[in-house]
Amino acid sequence: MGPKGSFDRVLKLLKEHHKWSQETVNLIASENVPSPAVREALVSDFGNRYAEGAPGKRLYAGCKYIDEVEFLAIDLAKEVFGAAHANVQPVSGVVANLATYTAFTQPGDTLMSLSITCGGHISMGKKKFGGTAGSVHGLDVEYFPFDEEAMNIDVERAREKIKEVSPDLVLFGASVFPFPHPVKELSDVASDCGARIAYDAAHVAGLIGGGHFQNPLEEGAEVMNCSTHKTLPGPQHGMILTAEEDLKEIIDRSVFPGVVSNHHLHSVAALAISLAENLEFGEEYGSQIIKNAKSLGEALYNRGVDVLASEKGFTSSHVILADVTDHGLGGEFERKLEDANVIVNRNLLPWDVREGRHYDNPGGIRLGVSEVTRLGMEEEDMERIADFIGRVVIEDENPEIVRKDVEKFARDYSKVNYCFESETEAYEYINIHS
Ligand code: DSN
Repeated sequence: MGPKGSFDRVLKLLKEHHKWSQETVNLIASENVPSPAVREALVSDFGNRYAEGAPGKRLYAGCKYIDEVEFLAIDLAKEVFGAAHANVQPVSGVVANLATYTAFTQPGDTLMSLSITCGGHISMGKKKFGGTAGSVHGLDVEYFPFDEEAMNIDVERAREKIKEVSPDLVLFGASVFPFPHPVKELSDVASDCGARIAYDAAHVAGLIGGGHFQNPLEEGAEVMNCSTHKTLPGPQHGMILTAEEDLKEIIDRSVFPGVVSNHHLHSVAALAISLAENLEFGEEYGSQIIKNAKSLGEALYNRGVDVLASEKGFTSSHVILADVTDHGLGGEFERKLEDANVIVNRNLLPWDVREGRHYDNPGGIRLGVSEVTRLGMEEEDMERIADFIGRVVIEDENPEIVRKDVEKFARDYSKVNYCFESETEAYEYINIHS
């Protein structure tokens, strides 16, 4: 292809991706579409600069505007989450978790977290699975006992296990996170056993900011870590919030020089913008996300898809998990649905490994509604989406035929909502080069 051929090809693929995005229904629970203002910050010159160290005490010159933006981001984060201190420098949620491991534990210590099969994230995982906690920080990982009916940590058994293994750090939070975790119920026993308490809010940060999900800092967690691009529709970045001011020094030092050098300053600016948007629009956005997630759960369930936790209203967040084993397997449906322009994740069910299934083709699919809600969709639109999914999963209709209807439906939702107004469309390709 040659250098120019490759150069042109990359730009063409970017444009094609943008066009395709406008014709898809994206239900990836960990994604979202940022506002045009967030995208503007991400292409700014901040992305080309260095600002190691704390704002006002940098190791680099040239940071006067960067410092002011980082102070603003910190103040906004404290206000949104009611935190005593915010560190906005982790470049991702994994890095935020790693900084917390660095602050609170030594290699060889014990972490208690949720297993991946029960919704835990790879950054909380054991060494034998390549998880960050085990393989990067050398922690022994013990899992929370899990109630598979309730799709949540089993409080009584967790209390016993905490007493038995005496973990050094307890980390709540998950990547399949339909219901609030029992932070209040388990914090005392964990502290009594000498454990530090943290909470990974990557998936639910925007809901917490909007006042629609438990605020772990008010329930006993000492720190709340998160990525910043899921229900909080900001840049791909990370952040750590603390309940008390006296954790500032150890958290800041664990982030820099612990786990970041430069901290992606364009992302800090974009994060400040998305936090301001959360203050203004987060309450309304979070409320609609939860209504949509419950509606999608119910609409699919009524069409014969086994959405888990039906007795509990399917979810109290942005995400639902469906067992598709009556009709096929998750990997197979992930591919078919993508052919129909409906983008979902295949996902392990808590009992999949026991039943001999593997992550490559597990029994579940995970569906999140943050992005479709951001595009302005409401409860009746969830019925339409459930129809598309039902046609592929239950009726085994040819995905190519379903795709035509999905494309037409998706094109009607082209603006980003719950942000300060802009004429720029959600998936508009912004041409700088030519
Ligand atoms: N693995 C991502 C998710 O989809 O939940 C989070 O990093």
